Amino acid sequence: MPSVDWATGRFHEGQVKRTVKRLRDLEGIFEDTAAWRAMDGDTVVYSVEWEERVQEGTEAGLFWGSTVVEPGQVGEEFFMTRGHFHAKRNRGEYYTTVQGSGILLLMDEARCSRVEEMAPGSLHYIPGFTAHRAVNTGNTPLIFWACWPSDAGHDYETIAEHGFSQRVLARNGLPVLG
Ligand code: PAN
Ligand code: ZN
Repeated sequence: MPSVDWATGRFHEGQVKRTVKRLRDLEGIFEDTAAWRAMDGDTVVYSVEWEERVQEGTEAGLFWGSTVVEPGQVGEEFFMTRGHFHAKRNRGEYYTTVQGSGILLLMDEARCSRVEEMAPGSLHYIPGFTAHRAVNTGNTPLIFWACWPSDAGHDYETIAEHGFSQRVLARNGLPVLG
């Protein structure tokens, strides 16, 4: 049987896919482009592991995966995921945090945004039509599990083009919305 290490957010076995996002992969995501350029592009910002028991695009299936967002900042902005709407807009998702502290930034299609605090045990239901981005506001890795429909797909282009309507910035080490 496939199994996971709950606390580290990693899989022991199974048909696992893995992606690593480094600073060089995240051009245009952070506000302070000069600070981004001055940093080592090799720096890992986050990694994702997930299991696909059915083929991507299959209707009514589910995927299960974890994300580890490293602690860090680009200028005043905390390390975070790119964030996306689901390509099939009405598809929802669950996130649950196992370690670290962060902010889940949520934004609907009218660009109205809201935030939920991520802390060990926090459970987040992300409804359809809602872009989502996880921001690590602490100084340890932010680790969370997620479950999403296998036909949700990911629309990164809308966020690459227009961004989120709010950013999470560090002021005196504390997160503020900007
Ligand atoms: C998550 C995310 C993961 C990485 O599994 O894909 O946290 O974030 P980005 O996909 O925005 O780079 C999820 O929301 N899946 O749908
Ligand atoms: Zn998603």
